[in-house]
Amino acid sequence: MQLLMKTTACLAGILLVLASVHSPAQTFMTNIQGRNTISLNGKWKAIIDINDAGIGNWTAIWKDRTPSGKTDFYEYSFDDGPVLDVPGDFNSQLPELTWFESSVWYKKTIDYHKTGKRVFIYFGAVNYKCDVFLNGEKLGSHEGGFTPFQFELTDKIKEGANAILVRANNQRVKDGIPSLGFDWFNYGGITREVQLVETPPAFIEDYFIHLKKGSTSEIEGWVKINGGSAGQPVRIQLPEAAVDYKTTTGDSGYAPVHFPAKLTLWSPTQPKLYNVLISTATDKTEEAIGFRTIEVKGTDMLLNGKPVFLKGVNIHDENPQRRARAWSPSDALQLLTWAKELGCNFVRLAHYPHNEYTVRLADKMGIMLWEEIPVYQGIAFSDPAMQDKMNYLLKEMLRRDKNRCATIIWSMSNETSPGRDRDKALAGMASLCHTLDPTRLVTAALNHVKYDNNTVTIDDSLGNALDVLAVNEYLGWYRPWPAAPENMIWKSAFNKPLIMSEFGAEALYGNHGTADTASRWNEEYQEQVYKAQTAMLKTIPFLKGACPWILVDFRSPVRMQPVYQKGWNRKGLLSDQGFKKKAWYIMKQFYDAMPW
Ligand code: GCB
Repeated sequence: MQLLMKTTACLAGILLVLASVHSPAQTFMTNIQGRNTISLNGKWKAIIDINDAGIGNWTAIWKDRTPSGKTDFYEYSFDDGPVLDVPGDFNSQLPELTWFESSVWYKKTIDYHKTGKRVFIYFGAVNYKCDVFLNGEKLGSHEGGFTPFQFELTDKIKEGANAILVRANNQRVKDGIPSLGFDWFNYGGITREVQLVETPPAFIEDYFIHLKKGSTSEIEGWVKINGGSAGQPVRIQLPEAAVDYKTTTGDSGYAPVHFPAKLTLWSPTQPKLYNVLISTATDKTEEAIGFRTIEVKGTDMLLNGKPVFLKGVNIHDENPQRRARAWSPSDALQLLTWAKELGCNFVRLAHYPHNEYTVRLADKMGIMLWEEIPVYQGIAFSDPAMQDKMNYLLKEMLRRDKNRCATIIWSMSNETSPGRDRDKALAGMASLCHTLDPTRLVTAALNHVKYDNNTVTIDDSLGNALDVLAVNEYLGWYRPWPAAPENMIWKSAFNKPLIMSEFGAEALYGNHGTADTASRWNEEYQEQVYKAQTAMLKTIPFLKGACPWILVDFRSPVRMQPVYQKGWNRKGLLSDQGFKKKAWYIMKQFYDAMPW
């Protein structure tokens, strides 16, 4: 009883935070894959709206009008126009859209038969801003290119034919997250799946089921019911662990969860998942959930109470052979299989939330994850509207993936410049993260460290707000070695573990030369940088993880060196066709030699 009271008090704190961020237009149903859905994936009609004029009254694409006579015509029409695949970025589908950064309109007509259920439209992600219309009426908007959102259609959808229109705009904007400049391809469009989700009037909207912080035998969390009154019974079953637990919703629709369980803990060597069934009188959902602890003690990182070294690699959410945004189970499998082959037990999903298949597959494959929101360089921290936007994106990421045990680290940002506004904003986000999710570690990739001859000191004041320090350094590529790698000394102002979150060098696969600085761009030079980096990494006592930049070459319009790059960042250990460069073997050897 005392336990339950404590859980209820803690839940009240979380609810306060959640209440301050939920946009009224949206619901936040999680585990879409475990629900009753009608797929809207497939062919959608499209209009290429170069000047982004379709929202105005003259072109008014959103009105979806039909011409009524010979002198009544519309120049912007879905009829006889291009057709695009959803999910999928638009840039990779039509040659005229390759470098496109503006609006594309999508249209899908569906035949719907009402059954008395509530109905929602769910988008896995649309990059970057989008507006959604049903039969000429606006349902809502969303900003942020990598997180899911949904709108309720119950009172708006008609019996029979319904037209869904989406304006997807990927124009880079100063006050966007990310802002104007970033080193990856700005794939636009409906990049992830679209589903209609049907639910009963009162349904299981969201839940967080996890091991209690500091315990390996108590599960706690909450279940949120949307619709219906307080006092609704909620049942949670883990058949394999012989758990059959009952709780009840309070006024807010949240039911506190707290029960003992004898579990096999999840780890990379034994990625055990339990089938978790959640049910109410009217609804049920189920999914596979794993249980593990992750914590920091001094400079140690502990997984299930035991020291762990994060043998990581960075990846972008891209299929390089298709030159397209990744979105499917097979895209996820390719990337994570490569990471495993490199000897990794950890992957940094840079620099934005990747597609959900990747996160779920990591649970199954036993790969720990770092997930990040695109607070990337150049963010205007002094803009007061920015804080809300950053918090909002952080919550969207946490909401989708909080039940994934693979995710052990939330990252708030990448390479931000120290300053009062930045510190306030990011420290605020770190504490928000801890409130919403007390079970994971918080980090941010830093690049402002002090170099003094052979000594590198980590003293960025943001370090105070982080559980784990992370540093991006490019010794041997953007910065010359000030001393022999094995003689470098790393110092830290914080008694915390460090992940070297980026290091590397560019090489075009198959381009050979010498390892000296003058020649660069070749495999021998990149290999030499990896030899030097691994020699240095071995000497850092508080280093508890490494993430070379990057697993595979990726497209980037800011990488236009005309001979070697041609629109690709060539720091991959693999070429864009998946061929291993020489540096791959150095990194693999480093990981394979580790005792874990
Ligand atoms: C970085 C960034 C990453 C870039 C990388 C590079 O520091 O975090 O997004 O792609 O360097 O290749 O320069």
